[in-house]
This record gives sequence, C-alpha cells and structure tokens, in this order.
Amino acid sequence: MAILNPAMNQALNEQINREMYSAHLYLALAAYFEERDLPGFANWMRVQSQEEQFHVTKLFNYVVERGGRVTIGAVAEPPSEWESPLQAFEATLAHEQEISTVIDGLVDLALTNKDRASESFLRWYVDEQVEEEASVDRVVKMLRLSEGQPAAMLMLDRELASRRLAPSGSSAAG
Ligand code: OFO
Repeated sequence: MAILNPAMNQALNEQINREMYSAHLYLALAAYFEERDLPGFANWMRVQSQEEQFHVTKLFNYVVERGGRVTIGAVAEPPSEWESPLQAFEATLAHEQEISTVIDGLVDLALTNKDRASESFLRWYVDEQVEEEASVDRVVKMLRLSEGQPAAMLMLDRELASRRLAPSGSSAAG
C-alpha cells in the first residue's frame, strides 16, 4: 500500500484539529450545564467530549500506521455561553452537521486520490456522524417539548445522566 498522499495527510491533520476542538467544545458545554445544576446534561456532554478524544486518537493512529506525519496545531477557543439548554443543543446539532459535511469532503478526497484505505477508514466517521446527529436531534426535540416545564427538564436530566462511554469509544446510551 502506498504511503499516505501529502494532501490527504494534511487533510487528516486538519481533521485531528477539528476533533480536538469538538472535545473542547463539549467540555465547555459540560461546564455550562454544571453551572446550571443540570448534572445529567453535563454528563452527556462529558461523554461526548470523551468520544471526540477517541476520534482524535483513531485519526492519529491511522496517520501513523500509513507512514504519514501527525502535526498538532493550536486549538481554537470554544464559546462558553449559550442562551438556554435548547440553544446549546441546537448549536451542538449545527456543529455536528458541519463536521458531517467536512467528513464527506474527506471521503471525496480519498476517492479522488484512489486512496481506498483512507476511504474505508473514513467510512467509520461517516457512520458515526449519522449516529451523533440522530442522538443530538433527539435531545433537541425533547428539549422543545420540555420548554417551560421544570419537571420534564428534570426527567430529561435524569435520563441523560445514564450515558456512558463504551469501550469502542461510542456511547452506550443517550
Ligand atoms: Fe462529533 O464527532 Fe467527531 O467526528
């Protein structure tokens, strides 16, 4: 198998940086929810941050395995304030949709380069994005239904408290 093409290597390094940003973004969101005494929501965000760290490691390992070079750049500062829990989850959904578009672009680059190994590797991220968008969308919908109802919010908080990181790096619930 040919060594990683330089354009693909660079694109994967940029993706490592985006995944690092995602990990920081979700930690910032966890802090936002902790501050609002919503520990279940905060747990969901902590687990999401751990998943993003797993996405970083998976990309890192792949670049190394293909004889490429990993470069770690500065990570942009994430926001620290959101208008409401609903707006925080809507922003999360928008972020994941953006990441899905970027990953589709990486698959296209692999196809253009006839880099079958990268294409196959990136399919995992394509599938992961489908799951992530669906799970965030579900919370957005539940938050819309719970608006103005503290009891419903507390029930949702309790449910999101059960999310755990599975050994595969994907969450077991939520
Ligand atoms: Fe939010 O998922 Fe990484 O890619």
